[in-house]
Amino acid sequence: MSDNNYQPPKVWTWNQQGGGAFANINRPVSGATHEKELPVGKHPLQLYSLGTPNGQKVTIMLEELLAKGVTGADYDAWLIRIGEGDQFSSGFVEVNPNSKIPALRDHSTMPPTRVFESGAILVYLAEKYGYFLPKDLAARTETLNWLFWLQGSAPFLGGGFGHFYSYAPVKIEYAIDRFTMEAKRQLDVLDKQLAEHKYVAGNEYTIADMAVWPWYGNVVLGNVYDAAEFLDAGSYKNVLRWANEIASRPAVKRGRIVNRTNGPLNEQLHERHDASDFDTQTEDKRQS
Ligand SMILES: N[C@@H](CCC(=O)N[C@@H](CS)C(=O)NCC(=O)O)C(=O)O
Repeated sequence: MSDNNYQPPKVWTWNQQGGGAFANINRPVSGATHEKELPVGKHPLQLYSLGTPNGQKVTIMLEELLAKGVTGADYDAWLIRIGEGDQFSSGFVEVNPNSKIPALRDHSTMPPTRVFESGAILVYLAEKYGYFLPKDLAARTETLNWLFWLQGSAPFLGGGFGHFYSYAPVKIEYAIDRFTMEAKRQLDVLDKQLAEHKYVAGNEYTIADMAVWPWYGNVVLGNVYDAAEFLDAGSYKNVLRWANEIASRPAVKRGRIVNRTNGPLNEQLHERHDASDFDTQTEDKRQS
């Protein structure tokens, strides 16, 4: 743990007793820690995830596709409990060598296609099924601009602001100031964009909204980090208007609870294998 007198040594060494919220899963090396195959269900799309903002992006997209009547997008969503190290199983590392949720395998192709990185999964699904990524080059480019913006910006919000404001074992003013400044700057970027446009990338609802909402939407709605007041979320009126509008979409209401293991019990559907699972969402269907 750091204190004001800390001087970095010549060569960093791993202090396994380092403390902090993620000390038990953080390691300075990659790869599997144990042999275990991933389960495979009945649908072509097999999702291995957790209902964090990065996980929600994909389950929202899948629910939006199903709402459009794209039956081929039906999916099994398996729970990966990152706090217990499920992302380090040999099976998970085969699908994502980076050991982070979400990860997807599409068994409708031969051989099956692995897709990792939530932004890549959104693009893959949009291109495969032909929805939520405009075909017109300019509109498509603007959608990808915002998708890449989100993928580059969210680590400052989550790994920076959220970590030091909510999770770090000590409150470090320098770190909280630095990342609050950046989080607020990002919210201002979004607020200005949403003052001019109904959705993040323009007049159409796209994968950019599905990527941005779980992060910045959840923050201004007070759903993550309990930081809405601290960040003065009410001042980002356009972000709030958009966040509420996206939150009211039925597919978003479903997608945001899939693989979720925190929050109210009626907002936790630990695994999803069928549309009817939303009727029994408090049951933990985790396979041992
Ligand atoms: N850039 C990645 C980030 C994914 C990510 O950070 N996932 C986190 C949960 S939100 C995770 O799996 N953490 C587990 C770990 O770090 O061991 C993406 O967009 O898919």
